[in-house]
Amino acid sequence: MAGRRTLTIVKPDAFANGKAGLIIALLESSGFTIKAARVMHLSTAQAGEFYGVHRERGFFGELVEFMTSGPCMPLVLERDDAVATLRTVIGATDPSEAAEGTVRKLYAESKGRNAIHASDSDDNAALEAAFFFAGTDVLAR
Ligand code: FUP
Repeated sequence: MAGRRTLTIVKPDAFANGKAGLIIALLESSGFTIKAARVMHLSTAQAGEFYGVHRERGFFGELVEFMTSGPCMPLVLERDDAVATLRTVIGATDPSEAAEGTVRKLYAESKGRNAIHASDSDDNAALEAAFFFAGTDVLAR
């Protein structure tokens, strides 16, 4: 059964553009409730570890530079079918390919500066939530 929790990150471009609150409002109006949240400024080591799967890709350096360029906001979100629903709500990686009404269509600047991250599986949601939050910092119910 698909899990009820996922991990999202409101990215530095959203904070720079004053859109973080609007993005969180859109997530809530899509049926998600917030179970944990923090605002933080990632170190180079943290950003590199989080996106380690992309280490060999040509865009990795730019991605780490962007993710460390300002504050970001990891959140644990809850609703039915959380991972798949949030992927639909955020839209395609490249905002020019994202569906109308999605977070990235509305608020992202480009494929690299694309406003929001969302876990792509239940397993990664659990790993990514543990990356940012101690178990005691995530609401149990
Ligand atoms: P997504 O799951 O939609 O965030 O996309 P990916 O996991 O494929 O990529 C992670 C991040 O790498 C993206 F959010 C932005 C960055 N990226 C690029 O900058 N260029 C690319 O061609 C692909 C990804």
